[in-house]
Amino acid sequence: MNASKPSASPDPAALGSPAPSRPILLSGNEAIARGAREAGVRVAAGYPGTPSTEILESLVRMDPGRQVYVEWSTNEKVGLDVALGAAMGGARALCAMKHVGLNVAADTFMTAAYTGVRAGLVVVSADDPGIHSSQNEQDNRVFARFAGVPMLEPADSQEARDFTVEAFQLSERFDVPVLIRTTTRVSHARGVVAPGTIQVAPVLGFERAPAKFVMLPAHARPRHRALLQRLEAMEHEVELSPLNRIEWRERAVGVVTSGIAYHYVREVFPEASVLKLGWSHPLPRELVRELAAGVGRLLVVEELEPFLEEQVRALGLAVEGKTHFSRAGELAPESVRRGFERAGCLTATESASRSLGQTLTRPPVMCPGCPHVAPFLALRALGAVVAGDIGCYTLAATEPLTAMDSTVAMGSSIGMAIGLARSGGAPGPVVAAIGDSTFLHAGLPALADAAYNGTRMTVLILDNATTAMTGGQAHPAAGVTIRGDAASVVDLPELCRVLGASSVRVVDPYDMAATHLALEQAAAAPGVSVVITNRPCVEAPVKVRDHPFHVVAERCTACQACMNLGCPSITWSEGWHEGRRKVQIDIPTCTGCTVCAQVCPTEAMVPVPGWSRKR
Ligand SMILES: Cc1ncc(C[n+]2csc(CCOP(=O)(O)OP(=O)(O)O)c2C)c(N)n1
Repeated sequence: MNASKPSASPDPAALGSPAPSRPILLSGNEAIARGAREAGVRVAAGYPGTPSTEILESLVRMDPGRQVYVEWSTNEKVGLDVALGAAMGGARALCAMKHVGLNVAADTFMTAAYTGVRAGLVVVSADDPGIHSSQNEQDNRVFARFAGVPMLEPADSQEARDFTVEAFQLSERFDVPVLIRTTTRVSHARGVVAPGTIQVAPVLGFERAPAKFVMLPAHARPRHRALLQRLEAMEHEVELSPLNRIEWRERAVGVVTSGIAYHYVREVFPEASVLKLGWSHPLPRELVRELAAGVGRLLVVEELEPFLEEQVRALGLAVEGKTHFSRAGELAPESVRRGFERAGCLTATESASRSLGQTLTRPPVMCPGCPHVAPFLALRALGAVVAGDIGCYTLAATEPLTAMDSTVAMGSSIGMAIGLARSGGAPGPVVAAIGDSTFLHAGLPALADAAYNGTRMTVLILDNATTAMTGGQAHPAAGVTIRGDAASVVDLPELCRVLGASSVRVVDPYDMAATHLALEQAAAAPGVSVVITNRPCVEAPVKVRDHPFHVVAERCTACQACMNLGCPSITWSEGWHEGRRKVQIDIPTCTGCTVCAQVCPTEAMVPVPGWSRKR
C-alpha cells in the first residue's frame, strides 16, 4: 500500500471501491463497514442509535451493487436474530447497535454464545461514555465477559477496519459471535485507513445441527461447557495475538489500556510503557504479568468501569486505576493527565492546569415546525401525568414545554403508564407518549399488555414517519427500506385496534384545537385509548417548507404565549409593549406550521405577504 495522501473526505467511490489504490479518510463507523465488506459480509442488520448509526448506512453507500443484504430491523434483538440466522445459514453477518441496544438484544446475545455460528458473526456495540446522546453510559465490555465471547476494542479508524476483518476470522475459528466495542470518539472521529480488497465470501450453506442451534436444556448444558472450552482456547490464543502488544519505554510506570484511552495515554505520558489491548476479552494474563514484572508501578487507564483493573487485581498484581481516573464520564487527554498527576506519575504543569476555555452551551431544542410541540401543550393544559419515551419528543420534558414526567428506556412509556395508572397516585389522566419508531421497537408488547389487563390510560403515538432523533432512518411504518426501496407500511391505527385499543383517534398536530379535543376525549374514554398524530418530521425525508409567517408588530402585545412553544424561529424583537418585549419570526427558518398563529390571541402572526415557494 503506498502512503500517498488520503482522500479528503469519505468519498463514496473510494469507500466502496473494491481495491482502493491509496489510503482513505474514514470515520470509525465507515471503517467498520469497510472492514465488513472486505471480510465478505453478506447480511447486516441493526437498529439506529448514536454513535453506531452510520455503520449500516455506510454499508449501503459502499454497496451499490447490492451484494450485501442490509436492513434496519425493528429493534436490536430482531437485528441480532437476523444476523444469527444468516450466520447459521452460512453467510457472514454483522449486527450493529448502540450500547443500550445490546440490552435489548441480550436475550439472543447470551445464548448465541452457546449456539455459536457457522459463518462469522460480528456484533458491534458503540458505547457512549459521557452520555452525548443516550440515556446512560453503561460499559458494554462487561457483556463480553458475561456472555463469554471475544471482544475487540479498536482505538482508531485503521483498527476499526482491521479488527472487523479479524473479528470475522475469530468468529469462525472459535465458533462464537465476536463483540466489537467502540466508543463515540472512535465511531465518529476520522482517520486515515489503508484499506484492503473487498471480498465476496462464499455462502457455506445451511447444515442441520439441532444439538448446536436448538437450545433445549439437554442441548444447552453441553453447549455451555463447549463455550467454556472455547474460552480456554481463546485464552491461549489471545496471548499471541498481534492485536495486543507491549510497548516498552521507561520502566517506572506501565499502563494497561484499550480503545481510545490508549491514545490519551500516549499523548499525555509518552514515556510510559504500555500494554495496548486490542483483543481485550479474554484478558491476555501472561502479557499483563510480563508488563507488571518489568515496571515499577502498574496502572490501568480505561473509560467507565474498572473492567480491566479488577481482572488485573485478581491476578494478584498491585495495580492502580479508578482511584486516579474517573469511573463516570468520558476520559479526555486533560483528565488522563490529571489522573497521572494525582497518581504522582507526572508533575502538574502549566499546560495541565490551563483551562481549555469554555464553549458556549446551547440546550437542544425542537426544530421550527416540529409536529411534536402542540400535543404536549395540550397534555400540559389537561394536567396529564405523562410517561415519556425516547426520541426528539423527549425534549418536551424541558423548558418551555415541561410536559413529560419520565423517560427511561425505549418503549418504557407504555409500561410505566400502566404502573402509574395502577398506582392510584397520578393526579391527572395518565398518558404514555411514544414515537412511531419507538412504538414499533418496544411499544407493541406493552400496548397489548395494557389492553389485555384492561388498564385505563391513553397512548399518544407521535407518528412523524421516521426515526428523527438519530437522523431520519426508516422503519416499518415509514414505507421505505434502508436502501430507499418502497416497502409495505404498518397501519398504526389498525395495529393498535388489533392489539386491543378501545378507541383510536388520528389527528393533525398542527391543528391545536383538534389535538386538544382528541386528547381530552381520549383521556375521558374507557380502556386504552390511542391518539396518533400524523404530520411528517420537518427534516426528513425532505425538508418541509410551507408558507412562512411573520409578526405584525403593531398587533403584538408581548403576551409571550407563543414563547411557550419553544419554537427556535420565534425570537425577541426590538419592540416593547408595556415593559415586555415583543416577538418576531425568523422567516428563513419558519416552516409555516401555523401553530404560533393558533396560540396568538391578537392574530399578530400572519403569512408573509407575497411569498412564493421558489424563494
Ligand atoms: C435501545 C435503544 N436503541 C436505540 C436508541 C437510539 N434512539 C433514541 S430515540 C430513537 C427512536 C426515535 O424515533 P421515534 O420514536 O420515532 O421518535 P422521533 O425522534 O422520530 O420523534 C432511537 C433509535 C436508544 N436510545 N435505545
